[in-house]
Amino acid sequence: MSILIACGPTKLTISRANLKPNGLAANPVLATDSTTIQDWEEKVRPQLQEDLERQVFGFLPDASSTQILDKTTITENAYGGQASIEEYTLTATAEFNGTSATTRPFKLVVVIPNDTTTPVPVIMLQSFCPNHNTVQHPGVSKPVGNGFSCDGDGFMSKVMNYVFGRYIATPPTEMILEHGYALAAMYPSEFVADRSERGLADLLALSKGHEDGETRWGAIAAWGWGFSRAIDVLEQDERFNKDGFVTYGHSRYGKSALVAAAFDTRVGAVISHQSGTGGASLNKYKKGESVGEITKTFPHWFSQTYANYAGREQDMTTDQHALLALIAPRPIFLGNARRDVWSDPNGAFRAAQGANTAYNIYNKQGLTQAKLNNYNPAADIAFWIRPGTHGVVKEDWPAFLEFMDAHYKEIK
Ligand code: GTR
Repeated sequence: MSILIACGPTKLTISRANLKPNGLAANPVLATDSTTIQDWEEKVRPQLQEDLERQVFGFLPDASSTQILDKTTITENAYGGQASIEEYTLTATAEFNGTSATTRPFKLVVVIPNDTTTPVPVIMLQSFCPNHNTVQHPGVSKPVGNGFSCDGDGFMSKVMNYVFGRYIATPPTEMILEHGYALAAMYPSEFVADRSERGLADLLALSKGHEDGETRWGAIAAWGWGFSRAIDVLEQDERFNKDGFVTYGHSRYGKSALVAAAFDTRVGAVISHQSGTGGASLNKYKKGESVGEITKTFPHWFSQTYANYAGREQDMTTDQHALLALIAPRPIFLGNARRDVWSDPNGAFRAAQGANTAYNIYNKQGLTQAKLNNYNPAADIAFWIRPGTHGVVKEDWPAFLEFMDAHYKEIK
């Protein structure tokens, strides 16, 4: 494998993902074709969740709540009069072992079509760029403190767009609105910083009642929990389709988007793009980023137990296909790129194959493809692979929206 560039910790290589499943299949999840839906939901799902919490993500809170501190309408005339922009200021409370703690205030920015005669699905997006980069309107608040910035059209911003694609910082909101969907943006660093020391401090402060340091939640779990806190708010609003809370994220937020859906059945579908290690890709026999590499570079993302499995992943009694299985029967989009071997598309494909058992319990097929490149947007697990590398490029959003339309058009 030739490493051409190491851009941040993401490595771009000249090798390409094999288009046929290549490597060991995922171990079966704790279910068989004869498991009933009731057994699956009451016995198997809780066990799979606990295994993933214990071995990968750390434990999520025992109870949670969300407080709306403020809500403002920024404009009713955005995107050529098509949409309104609203901004919430929220805090969220996590309870572990009877002890609760509350986050700093954080924002949720909602872009909603003005014509909502029927409730609309909402694509909930997390990004490493602040909300005012995601939703480009001067009224959108900038993060307080020294948040990451994707501002301006300067050199660094051009490099970022060149390397990681035109939609890395800003999604095509007009296109999303034209398809009839709302967008809700969060900048998760506002409540758990994406920095090793500050992030760990935030996580510790929010999990005071959790005694076991090895299994304390990591940022991926906390960001996933953040999606649920947004649903707490949006589900009170009649303009949104109750089955249409769709979590979307790229890369690290592709991981949190999956966690949200696996732990909160209110999530209606997931668009997880290039989620890689600790996301959709299997830990065992993996290509690309290893458990050792990800936990060393990002010590705040996962539980310490996951880091301890580095080099002995075979000892894990769970794997990432369980994360996908927990989302059944809801639709999942898994985005990939041929040269993004760092995110291990082949491992994600084999994980999807392994999750099919769970879909079958609901009389659903799950993944319908035999190879990585036979994209079927209407499948329960739609696996998309394009040429190129790690990023959100021109072809990606049309593919995401094709998946959305295949699953939501008839009920909109
Ligand atoms: C990388 C990391 C990946 C992925 C990516 C991202 O550096 O190695 O696991 O999450 O960051 O979020 O862009």
